[in-house]
Amino acid sequence: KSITLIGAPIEEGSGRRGAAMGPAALRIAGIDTVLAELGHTIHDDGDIRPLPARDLANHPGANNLQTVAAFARALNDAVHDTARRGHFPLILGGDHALSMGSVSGMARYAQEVGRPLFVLWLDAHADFNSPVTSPSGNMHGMPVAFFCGQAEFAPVLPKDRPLVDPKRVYQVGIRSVDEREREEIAEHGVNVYDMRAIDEMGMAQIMRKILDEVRVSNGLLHVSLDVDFIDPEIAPGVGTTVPGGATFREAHLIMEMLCDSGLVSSLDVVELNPFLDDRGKSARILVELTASLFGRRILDRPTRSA
Ligand code: DIR
Ligand code: MN
Ligand code: MN
Ligand code: MN
Repeated sequence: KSITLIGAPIEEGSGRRGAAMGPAALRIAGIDTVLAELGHTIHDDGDIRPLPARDLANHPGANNLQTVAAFARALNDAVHDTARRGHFPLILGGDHALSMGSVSGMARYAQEVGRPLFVLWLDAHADFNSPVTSPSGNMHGMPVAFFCGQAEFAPVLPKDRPLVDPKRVYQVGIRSVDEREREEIAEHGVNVYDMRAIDEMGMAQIMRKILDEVRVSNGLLHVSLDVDFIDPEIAPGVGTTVPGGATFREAHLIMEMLCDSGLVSSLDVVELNPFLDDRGKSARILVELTASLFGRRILDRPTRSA
């Protein structure tokens, strides 16, 4: 595969500092070399430069709206162009607000090639708040509502942008949902596999169901991996840890099944906060998970421990 790395050093969506160091930490943890060793061709486009969004009005319910929109616009174009060149866009975050740009860019591409876009959202949170419902005003809690076209975003958005059908969004690992968010995801028909569903059904069965849906529709699958999806015991480098997350093996199994499916079109690795990490532990786990998604198997894993 030709893989293009796109750094998106945004932290203004998260309500604290540090996530802007995420792209650097993922590079230092060796994301490019690990993928090159698996036989892929890696292009590193460096970090995107936000385009000014001074045309947008700030909103009291959406902190740093202009900065978030600036990153989202730049990333939308970068991801769309990368996909059109036939490369796989691998977005290095940055907080989760960046997915407003990456998913919208892939939605644009999917529309052009006439295929439906599916989104696999691996996260402790549903990220379905809007400037009206958000208890914090932090835009990293809003990207799913944004790219599904939630009405509250209408005044700040272009009218004819392609949206993602919420029924094609699959959330896995969820364990922290705000009250209004709960109503919204139910109303819009987002598919939620919370931690209890993982406990009861097992990860393999959940993934088979999701991948079958994508396959029968000849869809593209965008994967968005929030560090807090993983249990904080093994991945502490994130601002919003929630106990009871996915284990090391559950996370790897997802990546291995995604790899075998051949359906993944694009990937975000988000919310890594190296300032809160424990000696690069979380950055390394994210690199290992990415390697599994791009073809590393247990039997060819190096014998050193991660
Ligand atoms: C909370 C926390 N639901 C909010 N959200 C996220 O502020 O909207 N934390 N995404 O990572
Ligand atoms: Mn998130
Ligand atoms: Mn989260
Ligand atoms: Mn709604």
